[in-house]
Amino acid sequence: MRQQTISGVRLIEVPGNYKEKSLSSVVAEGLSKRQKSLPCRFFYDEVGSELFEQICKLPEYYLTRTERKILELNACEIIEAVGHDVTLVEFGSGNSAKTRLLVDAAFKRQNHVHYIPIDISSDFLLASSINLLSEYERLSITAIAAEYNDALPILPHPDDEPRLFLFLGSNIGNFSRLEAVAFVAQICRQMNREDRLLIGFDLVKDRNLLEAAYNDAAGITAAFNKNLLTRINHELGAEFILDSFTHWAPFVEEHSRIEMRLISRHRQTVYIDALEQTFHFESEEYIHTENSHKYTLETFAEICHAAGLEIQQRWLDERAWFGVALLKKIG
Ligand code: AVI
Repeated sequence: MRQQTISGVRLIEVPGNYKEKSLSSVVAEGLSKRQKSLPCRFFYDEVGSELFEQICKLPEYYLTRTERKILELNACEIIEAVGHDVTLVEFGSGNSAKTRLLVDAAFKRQNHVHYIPIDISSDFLLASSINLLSEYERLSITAIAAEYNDALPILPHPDDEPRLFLFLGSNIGNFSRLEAVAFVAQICRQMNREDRLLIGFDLVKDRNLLEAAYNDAAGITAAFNKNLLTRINHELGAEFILDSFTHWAPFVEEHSRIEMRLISRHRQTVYIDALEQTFHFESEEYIHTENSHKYTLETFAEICHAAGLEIQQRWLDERAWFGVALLKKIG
């Protein structure tokens, strides 16, 4: 573990514990399965992250702006419900617009705010922390560059002062039910009675609205999905022809989730140099690249319960498209 202070930001780096598999091993494994699949975390290289920012501004992608609206209207109530002298701990450091709403609300009730963003990318973490710090005089930042698992046990915990953990943006929806319970349970184990967890989750709604959000007219989500193939071409010397695959993201009711797919337009083979292997695709066969779960109030509460937390308070937008829940330890 390395600690240093850069431009006022206390940066803690927890290196080495990289349990995640490399791109080449997940591609070899994922494309060899009967149902081909690739994990969605590989969407986010520089191009993918930029495309995701564009997705968040799309007219069809209601998630980001709906959650932001809920926070705009309720940030003060949220902070009040947590208590005095709140420390903010955020998983991921990309939600700066939403973070600011909570930081502003905290400053209305306290003199000083401590913000702790956790992100695997130390460059991105530092840049966004320095940016935030320059805007607030009485803000202090401890930025933790680590995997969430490694960061949780080393989090500062001021005596009797509540920490508000933030997991926003419907990121929980990209986990399977089992992964979601495991992740929330892991946070729960680190929480004291006075700590709270705030989760943003997307709600089940009309299929047309859901599918429009993931199959936008401008084709940005298609480019985001196909960027995975571009990455494999560049990084593993593969020969994917992007036009030979179609992006389609249906709502699969049985699992209550949007499934991001890359569908082969015709029968084809693709050679991947780094693996010295050729992969076969039938016409219409697809690579499953992401799940985005949509909850009912009951299914979401059930995940929280299974992880040891209960809902203290919950906010929805006026159309009940998106929810933000404040959670505390059961009992
Ligand atoms: C990051 N995550 C919450 C997004 C979602 O809606 O599941 C990723 C995304 N995939 C396609 N569009 C957006």
